[in-house]
Amino acid sequence: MALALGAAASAAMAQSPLTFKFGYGLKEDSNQGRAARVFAERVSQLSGGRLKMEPVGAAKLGSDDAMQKAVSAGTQEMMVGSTATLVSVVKEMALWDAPFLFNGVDEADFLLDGAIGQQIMGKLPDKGFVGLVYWENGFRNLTNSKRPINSLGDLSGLKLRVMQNDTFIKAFRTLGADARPMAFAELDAALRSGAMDGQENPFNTILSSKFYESQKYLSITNHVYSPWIVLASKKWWDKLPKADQEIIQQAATQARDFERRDTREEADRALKNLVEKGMQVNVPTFGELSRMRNRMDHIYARDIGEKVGLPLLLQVQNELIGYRDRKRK
Ligand code: TK8
Repeated sequence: MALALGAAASAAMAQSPLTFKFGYGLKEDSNQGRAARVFAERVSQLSGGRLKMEPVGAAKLGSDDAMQKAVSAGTQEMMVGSTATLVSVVKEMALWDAPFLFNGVDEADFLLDGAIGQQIMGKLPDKGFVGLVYWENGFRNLTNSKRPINSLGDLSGLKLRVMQNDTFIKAFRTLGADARPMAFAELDAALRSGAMDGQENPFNTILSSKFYESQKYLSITNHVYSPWIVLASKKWWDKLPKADQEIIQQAATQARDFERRDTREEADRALKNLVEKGMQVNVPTFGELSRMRNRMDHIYARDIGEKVGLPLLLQVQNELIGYRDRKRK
């Protein structure tokens, strides 16, 4: 009898899938949400249903910052969020905050997926995380409810929500904005109430988060390329059998490829949709963008250089120069 029960129990255990959560901040109807669902599907397929990932969107598990704490502590298994928010824990992530670093998404893929991206991910385990892949958030653009940002002066005094990240705070204060850090999860309410005049995010997010309902002006600055990073809790990960780690890593890579394709396809359409929704779009002149860029130059050396180390920053420049040379040939 006991034997039979034991066998039944272990058969049930073999069948009941290992369930874990994957948190993200945007709405379910967003590029993040679509990719999260693909990720979950792939985990299920590759494990024959043995592993069950539950995507939980709309910051229902908490803001990026709160999820990071939970993942590092081991009370939440997985998440995807901005590398920018992670800098307070893993300072080398500041590399991805460098304004105007990449000329295109191909350059971002090259660095993120190459040795440098891996090297930076290598700093995560000490802080309780395992980094699996980088997803594309995208090039960031400014929106606000007051005026088009055509020149530096237009940013003056604007209450601009920025991510909880030193470089972003400093960069936008340098440009004259009244930059204030705030969790993304609180942003929509702050824009609607007027507590904040503006924010900056890629077209996809401006659309999926419905920021067009509170923001009249969209100024295309492409001032920084933002990655998202897929993180697992090291405490949890280390207890998984190697085969399961491999399945999750493989599914993450497949979901990343889907996510980048989907995000890129959506970006142009999103801009058109935002115009249809009534946003007024402008592009600052090359001269004005150059002025912004020059103002931010010292951020490289003082802020990012200090966090990631100047040798790595030079290595990045070197790799990018090599990449651009090869592309021209
Ligand atoms: C979503 C955020 C968002 C980011 C931000 O949770 O905070 O502005 O761009 O994508 O991670």
